[in-house]
Amino acid sequence: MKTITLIGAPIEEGSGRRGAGMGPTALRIAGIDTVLAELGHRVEDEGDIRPLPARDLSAHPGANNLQMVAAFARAIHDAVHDAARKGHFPLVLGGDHALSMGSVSGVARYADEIGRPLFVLWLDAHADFNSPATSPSGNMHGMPVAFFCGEAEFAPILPKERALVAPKRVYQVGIRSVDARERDEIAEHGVNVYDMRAVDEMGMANIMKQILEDVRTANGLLHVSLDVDFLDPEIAPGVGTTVPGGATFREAHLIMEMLCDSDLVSSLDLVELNPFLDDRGKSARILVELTASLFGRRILDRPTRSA
Ligand code: HAR
Ligand code: MN
Ligand code: MN
Ligand code: MN
Repeated sequence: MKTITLIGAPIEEGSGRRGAGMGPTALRIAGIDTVLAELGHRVEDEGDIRPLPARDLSAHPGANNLQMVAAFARAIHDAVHDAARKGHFPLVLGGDHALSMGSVSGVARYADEIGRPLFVLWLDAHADFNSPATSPSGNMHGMPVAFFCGEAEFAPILPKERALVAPKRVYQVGIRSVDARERDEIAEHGVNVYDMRAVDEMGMANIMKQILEDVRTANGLLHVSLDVDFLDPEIAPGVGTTVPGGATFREAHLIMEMLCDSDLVSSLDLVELNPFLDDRGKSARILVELTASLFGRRILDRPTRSA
């Protein structure tokens, strides 16, 4: 039994279009809280964060809506850090992926405080390793990984002494859309990338075994960041940046089931859900289903074969 703190982060200013701000509401309507409660967890919903723009920052040509993105990042950082310190499991309901600048930094700070290394599992079609200097779009939802890995060219979104994540402890799975400059950056920084070809060739179970083994060996905490576009658009159309050839329903479920068994996950983001683009709540419901598997819903007890 866990105590799960739900943190609504209705940010859409990090993406190039409107709609992700309705994500937290759609996840609540799809029953995120009742599903978790039915699995025996205590759920505390903190409601939605509604920050004021960060007026101490000036507009930046390479970082669209910097003041609003920074405001959310700061508020989410504090909310996630507070929840983790109380021994709760922070579950961030997005909102676009720029929110992970705040959530990952918040858990990284907590991990530093308790002296354990933070690992990040990044489930996404995109590498999200742009910076204001490299981004083709200026949209900050394409930048969070570079941000929490400490890439230099960012305005002071969080205080200088913020905790960073070592790129070698970041594991990206499902990647299939990478910009030219990003490709060089992730290689230079040593991020672990299992792109869709790796998923095809190795199988999801083997990939997850490798990742979980690394986390367990290091006695790490594991933050999971699930972008809707990780999933194939056929099963999850409710996202602004669909890319064909994504993870199947079973591949995604297997990840969640293996994460659940590992008991290594300490925080989760559900991001990029755009209910305005969704097909009758389909994508919201699949995110809730996946979350249920992460928190203990299972098909059968293992092993299923009698002795
Ligand atoms: N790489 C592109 C850019 O930086 C698109 C990024 C889109 N990001 C997300 N999150 N949807 O993964 O503009
Ligand atoms: Mn993303
Ligand atoms: Mn994405
Ligand atoms: Mn770099």
